[in-house]
Amino acid sequence: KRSKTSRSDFHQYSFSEVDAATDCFAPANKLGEGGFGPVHKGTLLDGQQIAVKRLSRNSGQGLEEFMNEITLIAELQHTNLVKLLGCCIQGEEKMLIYEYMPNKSLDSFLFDPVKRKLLDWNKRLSIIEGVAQGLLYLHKYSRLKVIHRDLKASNILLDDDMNPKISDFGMARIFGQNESRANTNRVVGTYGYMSPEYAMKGIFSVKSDVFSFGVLLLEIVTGRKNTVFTSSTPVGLLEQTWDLWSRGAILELMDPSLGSSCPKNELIRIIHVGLLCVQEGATDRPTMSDVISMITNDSVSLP
Ligand code: ACK
Repeated sequence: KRSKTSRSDFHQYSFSEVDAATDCFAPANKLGEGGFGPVHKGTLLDGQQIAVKRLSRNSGQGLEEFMNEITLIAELQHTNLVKLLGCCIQGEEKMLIYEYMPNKSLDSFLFDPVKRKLLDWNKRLSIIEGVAQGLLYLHKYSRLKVIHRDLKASNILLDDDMNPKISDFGMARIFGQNESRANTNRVVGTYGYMSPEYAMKGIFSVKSDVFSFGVLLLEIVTGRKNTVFTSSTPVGLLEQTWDLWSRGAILELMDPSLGSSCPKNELIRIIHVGLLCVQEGATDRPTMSDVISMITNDSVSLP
């Protein structure tokens, strides 16, 4: 069965297909709790591993987020976005079927003192770049043009090779050809990653995603959960940030036993990009195109 979306490989699954090969919804197969319901690991009859997001609150906001995710992500295709394989809507059951990401989410790596050591500098850099590419695609190159609105470490999933994939589009908004700035009375998202204008005035734009990206970048570099940038804290100076975030984290990152060296200049350059992204004024923040040229071009000079 084919769905009506424009993507030809988007399937509508029957409940029995989803639950066929394994007892997907057995408690042992539960991966965690997602935005609108539990996420389970499953296997299709052809052996393909999947993650199944099941709508548990079958009304109101849960349903809205579910439909939002279908209409949006079914259209989106990029190597740094988690792939929605299809959906299952049968009677009361509503599910989204994704490719399975064996390494789970970035926060489960980054904020675990043991697993964090597996992320050397080169891996962290490639994760930062991958997330930036995914976000650039959403903002600029996708047909719909999308603001994610809830970018954070727990919404970045890692594949076999530790490539990052942005997930959870339940709160995303299409801005299309319209002005890329909007206002809402219902602020959704996660404190600590939310830009000041969004948290306080409900104004969201691609630049509010850029703020969240900046926080995420700094978390990836330091391997520590953000306690520095809150929605009302103006940006600290680079030196201050070195003090607040770095110390232990940077020493750990530069530890040669981690396998890859971390050139100090490169580290400073990347941190600088993160700090530009978390500036208080939305218009002062770079676009994702700017971010990518800054993180990939080591000839950019520092102020
Ligand atoms: O950090 P995690 O183990 O990774 O916990 C969350 C949980 O489900 C709720 O979102 C995990 N999860 C979500 N989507 C997938 C997926 N496509 N593959 C593997 N794990 C997933 C996520």
